[in-house]
Amino acid sequence: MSIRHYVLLATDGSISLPKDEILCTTNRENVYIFGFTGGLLDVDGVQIEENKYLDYTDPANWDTIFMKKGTATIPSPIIWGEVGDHIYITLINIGMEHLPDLKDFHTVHMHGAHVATQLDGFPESSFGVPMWEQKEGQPLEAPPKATYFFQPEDPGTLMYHCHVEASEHVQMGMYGALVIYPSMKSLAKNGITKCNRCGRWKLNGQEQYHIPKTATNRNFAYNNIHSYFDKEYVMLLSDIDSAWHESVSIPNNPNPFNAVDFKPDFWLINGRAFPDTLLPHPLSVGSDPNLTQINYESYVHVKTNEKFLLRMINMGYQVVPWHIHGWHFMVVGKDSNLSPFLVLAEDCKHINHKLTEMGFTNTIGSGETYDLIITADDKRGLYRNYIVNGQDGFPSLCEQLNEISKIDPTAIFDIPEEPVNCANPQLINYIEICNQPYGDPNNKFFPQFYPMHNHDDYKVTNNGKYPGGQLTMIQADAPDKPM
Ligand SMILES: [Cu+2]
Repeated sequence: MSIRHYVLLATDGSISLPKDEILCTTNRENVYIFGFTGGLLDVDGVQIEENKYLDYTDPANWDTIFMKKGTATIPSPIIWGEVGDHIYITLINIGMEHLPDLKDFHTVHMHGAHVATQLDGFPESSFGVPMWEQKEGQPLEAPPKATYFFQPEDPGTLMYHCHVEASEHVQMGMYGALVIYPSMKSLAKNGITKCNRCGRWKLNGQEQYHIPKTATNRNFAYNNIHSYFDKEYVMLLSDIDSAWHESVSIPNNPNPFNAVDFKPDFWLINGRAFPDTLLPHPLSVGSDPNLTQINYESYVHVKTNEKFLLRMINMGYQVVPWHIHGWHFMVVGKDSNLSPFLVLAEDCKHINHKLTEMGFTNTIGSGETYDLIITADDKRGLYRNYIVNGQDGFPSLCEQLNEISKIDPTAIFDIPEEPVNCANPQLINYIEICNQPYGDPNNKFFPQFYPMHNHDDYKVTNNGKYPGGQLTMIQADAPDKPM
């Protein structure tokens, strides 16, 4: 059990959204937003080096904290802990840089957390946190603040958001992911243990050879052996009506936006629209393992045969049919609750059925979360021969592509292999689907690339231009072991 103390600063800021499909495009739109900045201050009393400035008990930090006005982005920092942890979130309302007269309260509502009313962040039944103001010509005084507390009983994927005038403050961007891992204790209660001496994972005493010795309790989504994963990704989905944001940005607007006129024109994954979704996420910083455990990267990069977890969160106002190419996903949980099928799968091994809820499209309503696990199964067995050598009298697909490229070379698309940095576009590795830069002819098949996207395909646009919006890629490299 750990005591984890987060400090969130409520303020405004902006995000820059691409208006076309070109990677590293300079054709962009700035959208005014509200949000939380800040992050993890300390774990069990030990402060995180990068975030020491958040220690509001030290008056020497007040100026630095106050200066964070105007620096919010979408989404807000990830808050995470383990079952049984004591999670404290101190909220300081540092006010709006662009709208100094907007003295709205803010709160932290931990959506899906079973906290008491007093801690629920619904202001109408609890409280709001007023703005920290500096009196004319006076030094700063201690900020008004409140600390929320959450003791998670179950693992899973949740979210948090401000609940003050929620229609506006949520649309403006005051939200982030909240992730709870099982603890070693909660796993053990469900028969999952790790042998101290040999390092092997066991279920009810039976060794689980498919789970590597390097795995920790944070490689399980739930207290269930089937929820093991090698890598994990948060997919926090939201939508933006830029006209609404524009309207809020006008001080004392005589014609305030009517929420029922909501008509989004940008659709985001972790605060970004395609092709930005392929780039490294600007919020992924920090050398401390407490800061790097989980992040907002949206380009999924795995090895064939690995299992990856997608923590789907819908914070937008529209239902999202999330479609994943390449493989079926397994629903391991919904709204921080283990799928009942996985319980059955353990109890009823004799039943000749997968006993899992599988799919290739996951419909996610606003305020819902789903935990999806995908095994990046190897497709060489069925497909490599045809693609590389040809079969059943058909020439190889690569040969066919060669012919096509003689007629029109632009018909063979370049794929950006996990890009490195937008400021250095020359570092982006483009590859051709039949001309991979790997010497081993057996590996001619890799990497594999699969998109995943909102299947309301008009939401795969920016400003009406395809492709954009809620679209990203999964890259599966060659497996460790040869076939
Ligand atoms: Cu708010």
